[in-house]
Amino acid sequence: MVKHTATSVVTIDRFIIEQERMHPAATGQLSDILYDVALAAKLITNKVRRAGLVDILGALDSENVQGEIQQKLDVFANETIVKAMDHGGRLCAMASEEEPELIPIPEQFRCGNYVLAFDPLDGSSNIDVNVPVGTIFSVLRKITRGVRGELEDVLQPGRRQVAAGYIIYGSSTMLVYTTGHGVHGFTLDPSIGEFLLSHPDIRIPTRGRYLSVNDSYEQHWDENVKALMRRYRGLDGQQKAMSVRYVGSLVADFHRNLLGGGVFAYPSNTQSPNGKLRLLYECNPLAFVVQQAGGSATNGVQDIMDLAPTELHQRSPLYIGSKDDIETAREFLSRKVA
Ligand code: P6P
Repeated sequence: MVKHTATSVVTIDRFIIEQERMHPAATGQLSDILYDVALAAKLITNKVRRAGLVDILGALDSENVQGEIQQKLDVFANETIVKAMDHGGRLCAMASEEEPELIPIPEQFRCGNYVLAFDPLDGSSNIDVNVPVGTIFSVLRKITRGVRGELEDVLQPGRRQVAAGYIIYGSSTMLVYTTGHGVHGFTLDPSIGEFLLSHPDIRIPTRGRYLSVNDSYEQHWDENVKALMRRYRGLDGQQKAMSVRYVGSLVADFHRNLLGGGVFAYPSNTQSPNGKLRLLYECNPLAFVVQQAGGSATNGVQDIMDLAPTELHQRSPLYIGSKDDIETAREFLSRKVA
């Protein structure tokens, strides 16, 4: 593989082609999916960047399948991804946080060998206050025999992902993804409309600086979770206190911890025993990215990517980030609850 530095001018298209050439058997379908994701990201960022100026801010009077009030940008992002991806002949189905059921490929289009699961605009409740939001995506290979995709094609463990990543609409727009050969970050240069390689081969520090958790739920955590958070905060004298950084936007918190090291935690609690985050299109893709960057992700008991999904929108507790910090989480959370 060609080794690039952050100063070489490498577009994402060139990078994808170079990665594809490493696999003689590659059909190019996965590459085409990544091109389409990059296109969708440019279309969404164009709206997000001007959200305050066009009639795209604010909420609709509709709810998504999660019972969350849909933001206009949520719906726009969802429609943009579906329209960018449904006719290319690479996918046999899609699954979105915004849609209750599997999204079939329209009859008039050819089906391909992959499935895309995505959260079109995570953290969208932050849009109106200009806090970074993100798109998260996961690509799986079709496993059923028919032409068209079925639910079984999506309900696969995260270990079977062939690609995953996210776009963060922050101070700049970045696309970060993996196909199982490291994690690579591309920054959108709006003056030419190109994603350029800016963060080749991202590695997460083995022990981190940051702790991202919403401790307003502390009263609802079990004793092991409480003890773990005391450890992370240095209150039991066993380690240096981690700096708490919680944006309330998963992609923003995850991205900062990926680059600077740390842990994002959304524990189970008595109000939501499975936590809040969704396994298929939030936990699994970010777990693949962090694992490829040298980190890890657990639900407290198992590695996130070993969980066998049973429902499209199922949730999972999530502890994700620096390897040693996640090992600490596993140690605390496997104890018998006091
Ligand atoms: P809480 C945003 O709604 C989101 O899904 C993630 O982006 C974010 O990490 C989490 O929820 C925040 O949840 O319960 O802390 O407000």
